[in-house]
Amino acid sequence: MCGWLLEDKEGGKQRIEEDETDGTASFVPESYEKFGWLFIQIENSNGLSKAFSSEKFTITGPLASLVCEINLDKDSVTIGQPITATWTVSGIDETALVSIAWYVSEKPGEYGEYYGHLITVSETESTFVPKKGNHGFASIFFFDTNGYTKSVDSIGFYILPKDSGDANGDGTVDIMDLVAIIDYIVTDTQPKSLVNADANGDGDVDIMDLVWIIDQIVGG
Ligand SMILES: [Ca+2]
Ligand SMILES: [Ca+2]
Repeated sequence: MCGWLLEDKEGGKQRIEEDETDGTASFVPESYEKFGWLFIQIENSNGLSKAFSSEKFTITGPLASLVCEINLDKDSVTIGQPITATWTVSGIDETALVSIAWYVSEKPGEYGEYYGHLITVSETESTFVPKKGNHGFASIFFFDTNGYTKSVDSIGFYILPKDSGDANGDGTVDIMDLVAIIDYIVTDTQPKSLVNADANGDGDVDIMDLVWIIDQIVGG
């Protein structure tokens, strides 16, 4: 008896047995980025068996050497505002299909709702405007013409409510909100909205929220 042993990068193993009759065996891999071995197992009439295996071989695919790195123009975005992902790709075949996926969820770690579409290999940028949610991430997927899929890189971001930074709750984000947050940090005086005071949405009200608000005021 003989067969093939496959091992993926995470150590997952697969065993494919064959009914070998003429001293040869062949194998067509259905997925790639794996290692393989041919094994031969010989058993005598007493049930004793001995196994032999071949040298290790590597199964490569058209996307095997693909490298992609994705970045965002900001790490948090207010509902209704745009966030832009850019990426660099190397080792890609021009015939590959590429898809950008934006996910929006209420909690970190959840996939949530998917907003994605196919793009061309030469595209390196996508802009998304979240309409709800607390957390999001952007991910790039590649498909080759044989239907193999590879997700190469993804990056997460915070989604902030529309009134982020409006610590004193008067409807605008301005210097008075800085004063309210400084008051809170220094004297522990609660601002009208502690939720809005956590302007960057990271769960704490601190100097980074002052930086976020100054960025808003200066950047418009
Ligand atoms: Ca305000
Ligand atoms: Ca904060």
